[in-house]
Amino acid sequence: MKTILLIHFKTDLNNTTSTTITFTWNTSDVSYGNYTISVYATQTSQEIGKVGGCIVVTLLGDLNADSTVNIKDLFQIAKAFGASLGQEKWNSNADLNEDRLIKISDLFIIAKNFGKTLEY
Ligand SMILES: [Ca+2]
Ligand SMILES: [Ca+2]
Repeated sequence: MKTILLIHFKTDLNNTTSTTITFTWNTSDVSYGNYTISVYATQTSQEIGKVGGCIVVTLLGDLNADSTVNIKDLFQIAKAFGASLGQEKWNSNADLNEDRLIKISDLFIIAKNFGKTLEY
């Protein structure tokens, strides 16, 4: 892991409620690689929750994050093709132009990068 990105917020939630927090991370100036994101939720001085995850910054079109754009990525977009946000076959990684629909314009982006491979 290259970098740890920390998100910390205060909330009035208790242990029977939940919330969804959305944030945007502009990766245009970020080097390729794996990043850890941690989120801490605190209530006054008491910590009530901590979650985290891994984000991979990779080539546009590398849907499975294996550092190359190839047939495996086409297979993933094919499985999600035609889906919109919220539908069962929706895959947010396949929505490359972020219009909440998996369609031909997303496939064009993969085609443009097809065969590219990252070398760390
Ligand atoms: Ca890939
Ligand atoms: Ca799309």
